[in-house]
Amino acid sequence: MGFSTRAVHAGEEPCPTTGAHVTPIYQTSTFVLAGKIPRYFYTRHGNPTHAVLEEKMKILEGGGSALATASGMAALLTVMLTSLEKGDKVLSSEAIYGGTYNMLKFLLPKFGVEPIFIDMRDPANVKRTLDQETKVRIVFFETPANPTLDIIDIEKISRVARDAGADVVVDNTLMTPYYQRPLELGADIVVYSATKYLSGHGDTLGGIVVGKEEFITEARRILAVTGSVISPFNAWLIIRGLKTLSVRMEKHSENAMKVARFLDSHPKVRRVLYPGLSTHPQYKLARQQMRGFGGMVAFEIDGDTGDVYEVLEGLKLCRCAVSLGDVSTLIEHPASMTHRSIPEEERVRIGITEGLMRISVGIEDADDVIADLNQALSLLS
Ligand code: LCS
Repeated sequence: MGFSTRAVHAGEEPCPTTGAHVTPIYQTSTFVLAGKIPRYFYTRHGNPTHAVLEEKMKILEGGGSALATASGMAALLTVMLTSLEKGDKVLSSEAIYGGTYNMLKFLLPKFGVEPIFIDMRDPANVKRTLDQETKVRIVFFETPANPTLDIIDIEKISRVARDAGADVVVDNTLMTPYYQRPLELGADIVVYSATKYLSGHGDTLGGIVVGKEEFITEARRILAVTGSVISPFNAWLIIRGLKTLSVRMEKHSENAMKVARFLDSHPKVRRVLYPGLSTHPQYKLARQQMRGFGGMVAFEIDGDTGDVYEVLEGLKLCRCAVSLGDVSTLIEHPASMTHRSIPEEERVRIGITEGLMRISVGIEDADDVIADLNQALSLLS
């Protein structure tokens, strides 16, 4: 069956007791035991609402097994704790979400794990580093990257990493399984912030890990120990969001393309980063490994932080907020918000300059979003 059909139906059956058509929220911490330990006994170890979300994600991703977590950060940390031991190294793309950077740079070293950050746009860089280093257990990247929208070659890097005995972990938050399926391109593990497009309405936190069954079984054990499980209600919101994922992604992408074209022609805009523009440095690769270009656009205005804030304060419809993948258009300034923890020198090298703005284009009418951006940009002298 097609993706949209699976998104609506996969993992869901009418309730055998009541006939309820929609999956119930099993809002319970514990389960009554009748002599033996049944499948569910305590929500930190599993819950029927979680199981439906996990089954749906597994089927949409085409992977072995899925695990739901409290947030995207919880998903990433669970993967790291499952895979790594003291003395191991993580080879990471340098263009990643600020929170993930913090985890790799500051948290993992406390437990004897060393991060190495490199530019992964050229797979030869990854090969060179893997040839030089020992004990690299994980090769991690986001593609497209938040917020630079760099595209990284999943297939080539997976091949290089496999030869070196490292697992490839891809954060697929910006694309979702509707537009990109890393496991089919050779990656070992896929991670999501379900807070974003998977749930889609900006009303919950959540995370997902998809990988081989043995890995997920071990990750589930780790999750039960760390306790960073999702609540049944939040899992239910993500199940509901997934049913409309394909229609939302199509609209996000259609709108983002229009917004990117508008920004590209604006005199106050220096450059626009959108994988769907033929001017994107990796347009060809984007077309190869993605089925659509998504809803995220980054652009650099001809100005500094003060000018960026003038634009942000002038917006009436688009909201200045971090997060992304919401039905509403959200816009932010990575250098002072989502990526402020990355030291300035590194930030600028990656391309997160003072004038860079990131827009998560919503599913409103594109003309209204464009009109709002136009009036706010016109405030710049
Ligand atoms: N991965 C990516 C690519 C993200 O963008 C985020 C959050 C996370 C993981 C972490 O997910 P969370 O724990 O928040 O569910 N990104 C954010 C952003 O760009 N603005 O605010 C949060």
